[in-house]
Amino acid sequence: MKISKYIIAAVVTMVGLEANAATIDTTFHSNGNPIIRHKYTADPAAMVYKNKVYLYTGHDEAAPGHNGYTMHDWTCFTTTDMVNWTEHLSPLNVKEFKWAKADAWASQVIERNGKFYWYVAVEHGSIPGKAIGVAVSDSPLGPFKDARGSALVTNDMTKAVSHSWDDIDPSVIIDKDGQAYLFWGNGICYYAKLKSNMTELDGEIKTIKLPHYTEAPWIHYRNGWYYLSYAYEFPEKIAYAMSRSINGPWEYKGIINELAGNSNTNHQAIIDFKGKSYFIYHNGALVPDAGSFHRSVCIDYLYYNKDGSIKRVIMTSEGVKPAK
Ligand code: FUB
Repeated sequence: MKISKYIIAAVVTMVGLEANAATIDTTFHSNGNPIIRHKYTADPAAMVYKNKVYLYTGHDEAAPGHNGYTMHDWTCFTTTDMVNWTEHLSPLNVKEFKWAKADAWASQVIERNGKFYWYVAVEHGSIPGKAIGVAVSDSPLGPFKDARGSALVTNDMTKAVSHSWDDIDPSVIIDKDGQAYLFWGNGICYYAKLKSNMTELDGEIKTIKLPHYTEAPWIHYRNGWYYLSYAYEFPEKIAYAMSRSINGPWEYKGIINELAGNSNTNHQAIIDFKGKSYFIYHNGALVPDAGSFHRSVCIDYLYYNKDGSIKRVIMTSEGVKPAK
């Protein structure tokens, strides 16, 4: 009798967890690029976790013809094969950060010890300029809660360039020794260590000099190499540098992706999944409002050379095939 009570309680808890995961059960097949056609999505950040890809994106909601970003929340899509996707309820809105006033800009999620940390760029409410916040959840699908109640990085903490939107586009990595690092920046690439709680910087903020650096750093590690890809010039191409150490020196290696169609930004994420490498970016190809403020996420293959360098991405309309 006691045991069955516990079983019932366990089932109820599991059902509750599923409900918390906030799946809206909207599944779709991406028919090539852009992969999402029912809303405008931008600034992709992808995470591979337990045999699934979690794709987090910004959400362009500008009125037709409006030349500026209107972005209030972030989206979350999952897949096990890169072509069949499930859309989940938005796990995070800029309103979650009480100290912020607007602009759900670029972001990235990472897992540590069973918790998920979501680093985001937003407009600060009282310290003029952009800022980086961090939200945390027990599930990659959320709900995510502000992890600090204050910004992790504010504009008054970074002085390498004088404009107020240099603290955007966070990218995060946990190195082999367990040390986490945050990279970010517009106009200059900043990086700093994170404490193991993932919610505080640990030590000084450093800068990295990269040719024609604009924004959108994405840091990843593969086969003994660290890769720092970033938006190059404006309108943006994507370029990259390689290093044997996360602290550099970084060797500039060239362009990976050319201008993305009809969008002056390009914003990449790079992952390996089921034996293939993927380059995830956005363009401005989706009608009716297609353009720099109505962007759409696309996925194409990424190929490495034997020496670890990256081949130029071929952007396609067909996109990728189902991953096996
Ligand atoms: O989406 C707003 C901004 O546009 C991002 O922070 C940049 O990377 C660019 O994509």
